Amino acid sequence: MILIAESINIMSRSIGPALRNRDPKPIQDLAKSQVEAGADYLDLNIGPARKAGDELMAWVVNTVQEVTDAPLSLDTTNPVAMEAGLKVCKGKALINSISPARFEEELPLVKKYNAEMIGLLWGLEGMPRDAAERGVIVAELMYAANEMGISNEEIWIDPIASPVSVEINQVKACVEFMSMLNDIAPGAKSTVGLSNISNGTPDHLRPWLNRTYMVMLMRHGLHSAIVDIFDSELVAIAHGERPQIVDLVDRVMDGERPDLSSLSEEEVKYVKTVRVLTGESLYSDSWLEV
Ligand code: THG
Repeated sequence: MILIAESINIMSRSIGPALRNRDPKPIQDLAKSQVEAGADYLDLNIGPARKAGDELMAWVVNTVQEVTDAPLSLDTTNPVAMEAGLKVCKGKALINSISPARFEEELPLVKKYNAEMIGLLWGLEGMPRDAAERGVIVAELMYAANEMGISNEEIWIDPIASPVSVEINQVKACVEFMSMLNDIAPGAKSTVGLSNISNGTPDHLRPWLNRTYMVMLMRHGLHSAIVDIFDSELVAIAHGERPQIVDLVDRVMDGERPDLSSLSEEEVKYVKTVRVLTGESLYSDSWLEV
């Protein structure tokens, strides 16, 4: 699986100020340590960047390229800033993220800069309510992109993960959607912002949700994920180094109810977390203890 490291983003308490002050050191250090931790791509997320977004995106791309050749995923809703980043990006860029509301400005950039794109399933009326609505948006997205000469293989579809503490039906819908994607858009790739799922959850518990959800989506062929690359267990799972955990999660998803007393403490946590993410158990901050 391809891992896109999430930590260079304007919302971060440490990196936000470095981006705003054009302070290269913290950003370059983080870029290097994310690559060392196993990042295949670095996401550079400058948010809406309404003021001087073009200058900021070009600066951060250049700043990161001074210390690593890792491929970059550029994330901003400002198309002018996006283009400024694409102009200076040396490798094949991944444009994160394109949605129907901004097709007209953004799709031409994919072609013009020979980039790939993450297609975000955010419809003109907002967040899709279920897997079927996601299917409709994918069909629209593929049609518009194909018309522009962008092939399915250059499109990474993101169903948009929601926090488990907010909307369990959306958590389930993304898994269901992932199982349909290959039929709707053959050849298209997929990705998901895994940390979204654990937003609002106590920090030390977030990895259980992120890892378990990744395994649940991997079962349906998840191609890549935007992740906290410093979670080394998550990276090990993504690299196929925890087959027994993957097998356990798969069995629980198939309805098996393993005898918890026969499992390790770690395995019990995965089992309990699958039950929360499938909606079988109710989420609370103490789900691992009950
Ligand atoms: N899909 C796509 N792109 C995305 C998302 C997605 N980009 C943004 C986001 N979702 C994925 N990236 C992050 C980055 C950080 C966090 C979550 C998702 C995060 N940060 C910590 C927090 O907010 O508590 C700590 C930040 C800090 O202060 O360092 O959780 O879904 N295509």
